[in-house]
Amino acid sequence: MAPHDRTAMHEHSGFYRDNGYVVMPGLFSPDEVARFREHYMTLRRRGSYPGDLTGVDSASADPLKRYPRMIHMHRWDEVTLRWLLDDRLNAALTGLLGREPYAVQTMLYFKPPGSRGQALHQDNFYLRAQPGTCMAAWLALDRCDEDNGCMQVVPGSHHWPLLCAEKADTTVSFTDVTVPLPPDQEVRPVHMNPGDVLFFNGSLVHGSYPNTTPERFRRALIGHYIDGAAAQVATFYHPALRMDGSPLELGESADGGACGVWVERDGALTVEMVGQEAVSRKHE
Ligand SMILES: O=C(O)CCC(=O)C(=O)O
Repeated sequence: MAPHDRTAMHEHSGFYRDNGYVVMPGLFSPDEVARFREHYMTLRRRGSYPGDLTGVDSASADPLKRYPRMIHMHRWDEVTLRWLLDDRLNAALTGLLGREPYAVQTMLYFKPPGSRGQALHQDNFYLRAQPGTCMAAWLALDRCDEDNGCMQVVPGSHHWPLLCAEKADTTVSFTDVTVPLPPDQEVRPVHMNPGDVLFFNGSLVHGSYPNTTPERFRRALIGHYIDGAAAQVATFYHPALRMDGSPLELGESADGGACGVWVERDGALTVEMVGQEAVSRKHE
């Protein structure tokens, strides 16, 4: 790693530690990003794949049915597998986590004009990486801002435990669960350019609002990783891969367990842990 890279990594790590997320600008070049856009648009046009959120329905009024999310493409697409294990992502993740992670999931969100977002949530609610947590690498394939439904994060929420899920408003979210926030809690939009990568912690509350533009996609290629010290992860994410691509055996995390609710104590809001009945899973 060059000295200027080391300084940048030090700054990124400090920001990540405080906020639970960090954007590394221009990690992928405009040419690479253009190739990814073309690759996934071509795949999408060609048909359906295992794990598609819905079947492709080119006549649907719902843009997400015309361009369903793709999932776990690294299991059948070499381009995605190479990206998931890319040295730049590995170096960034290793720097942020303190050790090399394991790779467990890929997703491609097309988020065409007019489509709904994904209600605020915490990823480790689904992945259940233990010990430690999971981490996402979210590569912007288009310019992202509030108009086309950029990512939204709650800075510092990675220090919160997993919160109990509540029903989401499915007129603005394609998923049906969300987490409650204290009143006046900051939810911060993350503006990004194509090639920038947003890394965020598995406990960070995040999501996105609808794409309200008439013509701009907001495509993103997403990798999910778990801490290299994790001994188990939810069944859906098996097999985990080492960053050299070799699979490894991990235990299977159970659903449920305790989750947090906001309660008032001495005039201040704090999280109290309670039992949780299993809630439907977003990523399955
Ligand atoms: O890309 C989005 O709008 C949301 C993605 C997300 O929240 C996730 O992958 O966990």
